[in-house]
Amino acid sequence: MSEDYRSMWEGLGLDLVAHDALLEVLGKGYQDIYLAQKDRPDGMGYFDFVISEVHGLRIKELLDEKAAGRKVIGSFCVFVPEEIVRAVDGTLVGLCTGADFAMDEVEKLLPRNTCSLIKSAFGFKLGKVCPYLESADMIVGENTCDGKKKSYETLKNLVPNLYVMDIPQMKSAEGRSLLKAEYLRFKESVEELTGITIDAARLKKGIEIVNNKRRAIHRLSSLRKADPAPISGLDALLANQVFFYDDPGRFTDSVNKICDELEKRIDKDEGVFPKGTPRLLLSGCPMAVPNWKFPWIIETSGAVIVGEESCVGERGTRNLTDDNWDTVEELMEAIVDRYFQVDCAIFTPNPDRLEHIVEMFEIYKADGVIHYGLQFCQPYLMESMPVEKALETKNIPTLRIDTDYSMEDVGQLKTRVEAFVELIK
Ligand code: BJ8
Repeated sequence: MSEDYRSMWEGLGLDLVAHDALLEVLGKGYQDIYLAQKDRPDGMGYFDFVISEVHGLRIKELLDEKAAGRKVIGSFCVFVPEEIVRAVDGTLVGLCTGADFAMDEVEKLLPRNTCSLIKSAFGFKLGKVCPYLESADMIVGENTCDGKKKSYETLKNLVPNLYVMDIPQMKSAEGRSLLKAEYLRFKESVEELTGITIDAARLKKGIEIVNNKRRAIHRLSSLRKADPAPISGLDALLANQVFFYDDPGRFTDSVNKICDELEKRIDKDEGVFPKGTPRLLLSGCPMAVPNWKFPWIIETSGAVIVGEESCVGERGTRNLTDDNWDTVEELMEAIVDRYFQVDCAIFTPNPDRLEHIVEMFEIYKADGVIHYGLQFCQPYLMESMPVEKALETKNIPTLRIDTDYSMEDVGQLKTRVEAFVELIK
């Protein structure tokens, strides 16, 4: 990285020694997992570049936007409506993190039995290694699971610009009203932050930008129905991860370019794994950069991942926001409708998620489902048992995994995945 970046990181208050260590781990993980793959689409070169510059050029772009008067808003959840942020010319960045960092410090503030995702966000803050957190003008926490909800009470002391959004827990009329009230409050807050009043044209534009990103991802997902699979699950996951960081227009173009390439591969019956390779659907907790451990285990154990029922995946991107409306009120209703369909396990009951898993299993012609739960994630671990039972009654082979970000259980997980792959062959 150039010296320019070092002064930029210093200016953001990062701990340069710790940050160097983090970048080394990120680079090594990427090298060993991503660059070791064979027959990757050429278009993935763009995503390799994005990862190599995730703390460099992309941060510089965000700081340039800030210098031009635009705002950066960070979020930990797909319930934060990006459309509203785009409507004020702002940028929404995902702050969920996929690596353990400064755990000794974290465990002075959070119980040991907190999920890796929450601990990781705290670790990146306490370790002063996340330029996204440090450059955000507003950080949005949301009352989803108990772990996140309660941890924000502590995070507030570390991050003074934390805004907390309430999220319903039931898909009832009252639940929808709560979501609507919270989205209206969020809209007012970003208007206040930016000094921009959102009119219908701005909101439509915001919706269009985000829908276009989603459409590109839908196209990519659809191409994964082919056998042989034209792209690995690891690479498709990376595109879903970069969805949360990149400039939206550039991201949309880059994903569409890969899709053009994949269509040619499919025409020629070419793939990244041989035809007939066992196909798996991954379902459960989101995987943030650089949490590539489990998909890597699967794809080095004789199977290919053909879909992610996850917030970094189809749960997060599947529905578009209807922009066929003329007023801010109508467009806000459309935004509420779109997000109220997200079937996160924090909802009770949550039958839509099971239906979606079965639908994805069929659409992507999967041979089995692996339910991925992070240790201590009560919503997804609780839901994994009825999900497994329900899938088995439909004769869908299912494997339930719970793990964390450490590498200690890799051998054991690999043995279990290999046995599962043998079973479904
Ligand atoms: S909409 S999945 S992004 S809350 S893994 S922190 S649930 S204990 S991330 Fe999520 Fe929004 Fe739901 Fe999606 Fe809690 Fe579980 Fe940890 Fe989790």
